[in-house]
Amino acid sequence: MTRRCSLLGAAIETGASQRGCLMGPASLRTAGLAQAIGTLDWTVTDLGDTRIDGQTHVPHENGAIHHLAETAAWIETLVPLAQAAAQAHDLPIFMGGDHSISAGTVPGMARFAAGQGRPLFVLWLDAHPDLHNLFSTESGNLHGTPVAYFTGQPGFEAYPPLVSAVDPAHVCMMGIRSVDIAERDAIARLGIEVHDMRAIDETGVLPPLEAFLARVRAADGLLHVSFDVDFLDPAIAPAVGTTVPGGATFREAHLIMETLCDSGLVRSLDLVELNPFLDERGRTATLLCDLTASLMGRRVLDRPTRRFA
Ligand code: 4U7
Ligand code: MN
Ligand code: MN
Ligand code: MN
Repeated sequence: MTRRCSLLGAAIETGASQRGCLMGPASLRTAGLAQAIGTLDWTVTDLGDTRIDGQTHVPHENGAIHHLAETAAWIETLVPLAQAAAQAHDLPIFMGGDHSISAGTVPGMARFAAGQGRPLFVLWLDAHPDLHNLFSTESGNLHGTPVAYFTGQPGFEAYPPLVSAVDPAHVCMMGIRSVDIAERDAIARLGIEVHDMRAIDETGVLPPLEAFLARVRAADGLLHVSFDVDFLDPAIAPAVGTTVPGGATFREAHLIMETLCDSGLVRSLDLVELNPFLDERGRTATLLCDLTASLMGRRVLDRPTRRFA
């Protein structure tokens, strides 16, 4: 049965330290994201890029923070759009923009899930846990804050009130390899499931992923996948401002996407932090399109769908 997917661009770059994520949605379109999905069993609706209006300055006692007003406005804008996209389509894809978009897309999806009486689970594929609040961030770059916000942590009085929180027990992180001290404390305090790169080296990606998917299924949950380009090794994905060596390989990333596809649990996807200004002949954008195609059913050979316990 043909399913409906939509693309929504959120060209935010004010959450990142380097400029360029503004061009992320355009680069994904140029690389052929809609066409790649359209060759699979999906219809694709491109909803275009959303925008915010001019913002006034919002002061904060943490003087390191950059672009608080813009970020708050993006959250306000994206929450209802994400929720509406989920109502209208089987799998909305939110094209960033930096990772601060997830402070809007995830609460929007959580509200949608709550309306269905189901919990939202989040698979966070990233080099970083993005668990700062507005007081703990030292860089002041707000793309480092979405997970703390959408799990309902304190310290976000300057963001819009959270419409629907994600239970920290429903978050699974993979690929993590750069953690600040405040984030390390938050992971321990909240008991978030984190598979750092050492754990992936030890077990491979499948055991932790399949265990998490089994939890989502047992809870009748909806799954949101948030894909930060820096999850990937910089050797295969140079187009990101926050490269960290030792990331996921080409095959690890594809295996995750293929396994997610087989699970049938994925309800929404963020593609974030793509900075086309740093790309090499479009290779990172092309890789993101191919990974998304794997998530949506592209297969080298027909094969029986993996069975889950
Ligand atoms: B991304 C950082 F200090 N933790 O707060 C910070 F290492 O969305 C990085 O995952 C944040 O790319 C990275 O600035 C945010 C830093
Ligand atoms: Mn991130
Ligand atoms: Mn990151
Ligand atoms: Mn980044």
